Amino acid sequence: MQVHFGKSVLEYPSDRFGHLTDSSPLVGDRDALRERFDRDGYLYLPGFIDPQKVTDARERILDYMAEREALVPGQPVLDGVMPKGGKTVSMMGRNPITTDPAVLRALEAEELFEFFADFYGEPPLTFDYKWLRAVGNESFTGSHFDVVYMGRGSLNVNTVWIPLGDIPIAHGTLAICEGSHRAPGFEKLRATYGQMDVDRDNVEGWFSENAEEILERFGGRWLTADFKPGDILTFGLYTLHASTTNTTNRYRLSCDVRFQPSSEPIDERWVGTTPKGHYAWMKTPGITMEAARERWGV
Ligand SMILES: O=C(O)CCC(=O)C(=O)O
Repeated sequence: MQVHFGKSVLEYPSDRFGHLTDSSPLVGDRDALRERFDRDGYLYLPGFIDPQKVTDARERILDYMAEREALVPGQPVLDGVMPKGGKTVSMMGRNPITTDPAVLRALEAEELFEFFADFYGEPPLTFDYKWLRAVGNESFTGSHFDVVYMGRGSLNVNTVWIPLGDIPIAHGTLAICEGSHRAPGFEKLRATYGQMDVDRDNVEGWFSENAEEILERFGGRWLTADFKPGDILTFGLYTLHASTTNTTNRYRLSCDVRFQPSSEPIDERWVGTTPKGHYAWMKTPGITMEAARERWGV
Protein backbone atom coordinates (compact mmCIF):
# COMPACT_ATOMS: atom_id res chain seq x y z
CA MET A 1 0.00 0.00 0.00
CA GLN A 2 1.00 3.61 -0.54
CA VAL A 3 1.64 5.45 2.71
CA HIS A 4 1.63 9.23 3.06
CA PHE A 5 4.70 9.93 5.10
CA GLY A 6 5.16 13.67 5.59
CA LYS A 7 5.91 15.18 2.21
CA SER A 8 6.62 11.81 0.59
CA VAL A 9 4.63 8.75 -0.34
CA LEU A 10 6.33 5.38 0.23
CA GLU A 11 5.28 1.85 -0.58
CA TYR A 12 4.70 -0.26 2.57
CA PRO A 13 5.93 -2.87 3.15
CA SER A 14 8.98 -2.52 0.95
CA ASP A 15 12.75 -2.69 1.33
CA ARG A 16 12.76 1.03 2.19
CA PHE A 17 9.82 0.99 4.57
CA GLY A 18 9.29 -2.13 6.63
CA HIS A 19 7.94 -3.56 9.84
CA LEU A 20 9.47 -3.02 13.29
CA THR A 21 11.07 -6.09 14.85
CA ASP A 22 9.08 -7.42 17.80
CA SER A 23 11.47 -7.65 20.76
CA SER A 24 8.94 -8.95 23.29
CA PRO A 25 10.47 -12.47 23.23
CA LEU A 26 13.60 -10.87 24.76
CA VAL A 27 11.81 -9.28 27.74
CA GLY A 28 13.45 -10.56 30.93
CA ASP A 29 16.84 -10.99 29.22
CA ARG A 30 18.58 -7.71 29.90
CA ASP A 31 21.72 -8.45 27.90
CA ALA A 32 19.75 -9.48 24.83
CA LEU A 33 17.56 -6.37 25.08
CA ARG A 34 20.58 -4.09 25.42
CA GLU A 35 22.28 -5.74 22.49
CA ARG A 36 19.17 -5.36 20.31
CA PHE A 37 18.75 -1.74 21.38
CA ASP A 38 22.38 -0.93 20.64
CA ARG A 39 22.14 -2.63 17.26
CA ASP A 40 18.82 -1.25 15.99
CA GLY A 41 18.37 1.95 18.01
CA TYR A 42 14.91 0.95 19.20
CA LEU A 43 12.83 -1.71 20.93
CA TYR A 44 9.28 -2.43 19.82
CA LEU A 45 7.27 -4.25 22.48
CA PRO A 46 3.70 -5.06 21.44
CA GLY A 47 1.24 -5.56 24.29
CA PHE A 48 3.74 -4.44 26.93
CA ILE A 49 1.41 -2.27 29.04
CA ASP A 50 -1.91 -3.61 30.31
CA PRO A 51 -4.23 -2.54 27.42
CA GLN A 52 -7.01 -1.68 29.87
CA LYS A 53 -4.84 1.07 31.37
CA VAL A 54 -4.34 2.53 27.90
CA THR A 55 -8.02 2.32 26.99
CA ASP A 56 -8.99 4.02 30.27
CA ALA A 57 -6.51 6.82 29.52
CA ARG A 58 -7.93 7.16 25.99
CA GLU A 59 -11.44 7.49 27.36
CA ARG A 60 -10.42 10.19 29.82
CA ILE A 61 -8.53 12.17 27.18
CA LEU A 62 -11.38 12.01 24.68
CA ASP A 63 -13.84 13.15 27.37
CA TYR A 64 -11.53 16.09 28.01
CA MET A 65 -11.48 16.89 24.28
CA ALA A 66 -15.27 16.51 23.99
CA GLU A 67 -15.70 18.97 26.87
CA ARG A 68 -13.66 21.42 24.75
CA GLU A 69 -15.85 20.80 21.68
CA ALA A 70 -13.07 19.20 19.67
CA LEU A 71 -15.08 16.12 18.61
CA VAL A 72 -17.95 15.74 16.17
CA PRO A 73 -21.11 15.60 18.30
CA GLY A 74 -23.31 12.51 17.91
CA GLN A 75 -20.36 10.17 17.19
CA PRO A 76 -19.05 7.71 19.81
CA VAL A 77 -16.58 9.68 21.93
CA LEU A 78 -14.13 6.75 21.95
CA ASP A 79 -13.84 6.98 18.14
CA GLY A 80 -12.33 10.47 18.45
CA VAL A 81 -13.90 11.77 15.23
CA MET A 82 -12.68 15.26 14.39
CA PRO A 83 -14.70 18.01 12.72
CA LYS A 84 -13.83 19.02 9.14
CA GLY A 85 -10.90 21.37 9.25
CA GLY A 86 -10.10 19.98 12.71
CA LYS A 87 -9.86 21.81 15.99
CA THR A 88 -6.85 20.94 17.98
CA VAL A 89 -6.76 20.81 21.73
CA SER A 90 -3.32 21.51 23.01
CA MET A 91 -2.49 18.89 25.61
CA MET A 92 1.30 18.77 25.48
CA GLY A 93 2.60 19.38 28.98
CA ARG A 94 -0.88 20.44 30.13
CA ASN A 95 -1.09 19.24 33.71
CA PRO A 96 -4.89 19.12 34.08
CA ILE A 97 -4.99 16.24 31.62
CA THR A 98 -1.47 14.81 31.74
CA THR A 99 -1.60 14.34 35.51
CA ASP A 100 -5.13 12.94 35.58
CA PRO A 101 -4.84 9.66 37.56
CA ALA A 102 -6.40 7.53 34.79
CA VAL A 103 -3.99 9.02 32.25
CA LEU A 104 -0.94 8.65 34.47
CA ARG A 105 -1.72 4.99 35.12
CA ALA A 106 -0.82 4.43 31.45
CA LEU A 107 1.91 7.06 30.98
CA GLU A 108 3.71 6.07 34.18
CA ALA A 109 2.67 2.43 34.18
CA GLU A 110 4.53 0.29 36.69
CA GLU A 111 5.41 -2.03 33.78
CA LEU A 112 7.59 0.81 32.40
CA PHE A 113 9.37 1.46 35.71
CA GLU A 114 10.09 -2.25 36.15
CA PHE A 115 11.36 -2.53 32.59
CA PHE A 116 13.76 0.42 32.84
CA ALA A 117 14.99 -0.58 36.31
CA ASP A 118 16.17 -3.81 34.73
CA PHE A 119 17.37 -2.18 31.50
CA TYR A 120 19.49 0.45 33.31
CA GLY A 121 20.49 -1.74 36.22
CA GLU A 122 19.37 1.03 38.60
CA PRO A 123 16.12 2.84 39.46
CA PRO A 124 14.82 4.91 36.54
CA LEU A 125 13.19 8.32 36.64
CA THR A 126 10.68 9.75 34.24
CA PHE A 127 10.29 13.35 33.06
CA ASP A 128 7.24 15.04 34.60
CA TYR A 129 6.49 16.73 31.29
CA LYS A 130 4.34 14.54 29.00
CA TRP A 131 4.14 15.10 25.26
CA LEU A 132 0.47 14.19 24.88
CA ARG A 133 -0.78 14.61 21.31
CA ALA A 134 -4.08 14.60 19.43
CA VAL A 135 -2.84 14.68 15.84
CA GLY A 136 -5.36 15.87 13.28
CA ASN A 137 -6.03 15.17 9.65
CA GLU A 138 -3.09 15.70 7.23
CA SER A 139 -0.76 16.28 10.17
CA PHE A 140 2.51 14.47 10.75
CA THR A 141 5.81 14.83 12.60
CA GLY A 142 8.94 15.52 10.57
CA SER A 143 12.22 13.60 10.92
CA HIS A 144 14.24 14.56 13.99
CA PHE A 145 16.54 13.45 16.78
CA ASP A 146 15.13 13.97 20.27
CA VAL A 147 18.50 15.19 21.51
CA VAL A 148 17.85 18.64 20.00
CA TYR A 149 14.93 19.06 22.41
CA MET A 150 16.18 17.32 25.56
CA GLY A 151 19.95 16.90 25.40
CA ARG A 152 21.04 18.89 28.48
CA GLY A 153 21.23 15.99 30.88
CA SER A 154 21.82 12.28 30.51
CA LEU A 155 22.36 11.04 26.97
CA ASN A 156 20.83 7.74 28.08
CA VAL A 157 17.29 9.07 27.83
CA ASN A 158 14.75 6.66 26.39
CA THR A 159 11.72 8.04 24.62
CA VAL A 160 8.74 5.74 25.00
CA TRP A 161 6.06 6.28 22.38
CA ILE A 162 2.69 5.10 23.65
CA PRO A 163 -0.17 4.81 21.16
CA LEU A 164 -3.41 5.57 22.98
CA GLY A 165 -5.76 3.37 21.00
CA ASP A 166 -5.78 1.34 17.83
CA ILE A 167 -3.48 3.20 15.47
CA PRO A 168 -3.06 1.75 12.00
CA ILE A 169 -0.42 3.29 9.75
CA ALA A 170 -2.87 5.59 7.92
CA HIS A 171 -3.70 7.13 11.30
CA GLY A 172 -0.18 8.51 11.71
CA THR A 173 2.16 6.04 13.39
CA LEU A 174 5.65 6.59 14.67
CA ALA A 175 8.39 5.35 12.34
CA ILE A 176 12.06 5.05 13.14
CA CYS A 177 15.01 5.10 10.78
CA GLU A 178 16.80 1.87 11.56
CA GLY A 179 20.45 2.20 12.59
CA SER A 180 20.46 6.01 12.28
CA HIS A 181 21.96 6.25 15.80
CA ARG A 182 25.22 4.60 14.69
CA ALA A 183 25.37 3.97 10.93
CA PRO A 184 28.34 5.74 9.28
CA GLY A 185 25.98 7.32 6.70
CA PHE A 186 24.40 9.39 9.51
CA GLU A 187 27.67 10.47 11.12
CA LYS A 188 27.69 13.97 9.67
CA LEU A 189 24.04 14.41 10.63
CA ARG A 190 24.84 13.44 14.21
CA ALA A 191 27.87 15.76 14.25
CA THR A 192 25.93 18.82 12.98
CA TYR A 193 22.17 18.75 13.47
CA GLY A 194 22.66 16.31 16.36
CA GLN A 195 24.71 18.90 18.32
CA MET A 196 21.97 21.50 18.21
CA ASP A 197 19.86 22.65 21.16
CA VAL A 198 16.65 24.37 20.11
CA ASP A 199 16.55 26.76 23.09
CA ARG A 200 20.19 27.78 22.67
CA ASP A 201 20.26 27.97 18.87
CA ASN A 202 16.66 28.92 18.03
CA VAL A 203 16.61 26.76 14.92
CA GLU A 204 13.53 24.84 13.73
CA GLY A 205 13.50 21.35 15.30
CA TRP A 206 12.59 18.99 12.46
CA PHE A 207 15.47 18.17 10.19
CA SER A 208 13.21 17.26 7.26
CA GLU A 209 9.57 16.82 6.35
CA ASN A 210 10.50 14.43 3.56
CA ALA A 211 11.08 10.86 4.75
CA GLU A 212 12.30 9.70 1.35
CA GLU A 213 14.99 12.36 1.29
CA ILE A 214 16.49 10.86 4.45
CA LEU A 215 16.98 7.48 2.77
CA GLU A 216 18.47 9.03 -0.32
CA ARG A 217 20.96 11.24 1.56
CA PHE A 218 21.95 9.05 4.48
CA GLY A 219 20.74 5.51 3.82
CA GLY A 220 18.82 3.39 6.32
CA ARG A 221 15.29 2.10 6.19
CA TRP A 222 12.09 3.38 7.78
CA LEU A 223 10.20 0.98 10.03
CA THR A 224 6.76 1.21 11.59
CA ALA A 225 3.76 -0.96 12.55
CA ASP A 226 0.01 -0.93 13.03
CA PHE A 227 -0.20 -0.22 16.76
CA LYS A 228 -2.65 -1.51 19.37
CA PRO A 229 -3.38 -0.33 22.92
CA GLY A 230 -0.60 -1.57 25.20
CA ASP A 231 2.15 -1.52 22.54
CA ILE A 232 5.23 0.62 23.10
CA LEU A 233 8.17 1.74 20.99
CA THR A 234 11.26 2.99 22.78
CA PHE A 235 14.37 4.55 21.27
CA GLY A 236 17.33 6.75 22.13
CA LEU A 237 18.16 10.43 21.67
CA TYR A 238 20.04 9.84 18.40
CA THR A 239 17.55 7.59 16.63
CA LEU A 240 15.99 9.54 13.78
CA HIS A 241 12.21 9.24 13.79
CA ALA A 242 9.10 10.80 12.28
CA SER A 243 5.44 9.94 11.89
CA THR A 244 3.33 8.92 8.94
CA THR A 245 0.55 11.32 8.00
CA ASN A 246 -2.87 10.98 9.57
CA THR A 247 -5.10 10.64 6.51
CA THR A 248 -8.22 9.69 8.50
CA ASN A 249 -11.01 11.76 10.08
CA ARG A 250 -10.05 10.64 13.59
CA TYR A 251 -7.55 12.12 15.98
CA ARG A 252 -4.44 10.09 16.50
CA LEU A 253 -3.92 10.02 20.26
CA SER A 254 -0.47 9.17 21.56
CA CYS A 255 2.01 10.29 24.15
CA ASP A 256 5.78 10.32 24.23
CA VAL A 257 7.22 9.98 27.71
CA ARG A 258 10.86 9.83 28.78
CA PHE A 259 12.88 7.64 31.13
CA GLN A 260 16.53 7.77 32.17
CA PRO A 261 18.81 6.31 34.86
CA SER A 262 18.13 8.23 38.09
CA SER A 263 21.84 8.63 38.94
CA GLU A 264 22.55 10.65 35.78
CA PRO A 265 22.11 14.41 35.26
CA ILE A 266 18.67 15.51 34.16
CA ASP A 267 17.60 18.17 31.66
CA GLU A 268 15.95 20.64 34.03
CA ARG A 269 13.45 21.87 31.44
CA TRP A 270 11.32 18.75 31.81
CA VAL A 271 11.00 18.18 35.55
CA GLY A 272 9.05 19.67 38.46
CA THR A 273 5.38 20.32 39.09
CA THR A 274 5.25 22.88 36.27
CA PRO A 275 8.24 22.12 34.04
CA LYS A 276 9.78 25.14 32.33
CA GLY A 277 9.75 23.52 28.88
CA HIS A 278 11.21 25.33 25.86
CA TYR A 279 11.83 28.76 27.38
CA ALA A 280 13.49 30.47 24.40
CA TRP A 281 12.82 28.43 21.26
CA MET A 282 10.89 30.42 18.65
CA LYS A 283 10.10 33.15 21.20
CA THR A 284 11.99 35.48 18.87
CA PRO A 285 12.37 35.09 15.09
CA GLY A 286 14.32 31.87 14.61
CA ILE A 287 16.60 30.30 12.03
CA THR A 288 14.97 28.07 9.41
CA MET A 289 16.15 24.50 9.07
CA GLU A 290 16.93 25.27 5.45
CA ALA A 291 19.44 27.97 6.48
CA ALA A 292 20.93 25.77 9.21
CA ARG A 293 21.35 22.86 6.83
CA GLU A 294 23.15 25.04 4.35
CA ARG A 295 25.58 26.09 7.08
CA TRP A 296 26.14 22.47 8.21
CA GLY A 297 26.43 21.17 4.65
CA VAL A 298 23.87 18.38 5.17
O1 LIG B 1 3.94 11.29 17.94
C1 LIG B 1 4.53 11.99 17.14
O2 LIG B 1 4.00 12.43 16.11
C2 LIG B 1 5.96 12.36 17.39
C3 LIG B 1 6.55 11.69 18.57
C4 LIG B 1 7.99 11.96 18.75
O3 LIG B 1 8.61 12.68 18.02
C5 LIG B 1 8.68 11.29 19.84
O4 LIG B 1 8.12 10.34 20.41
O5 LIG B 1 9.81 11.70 20.15
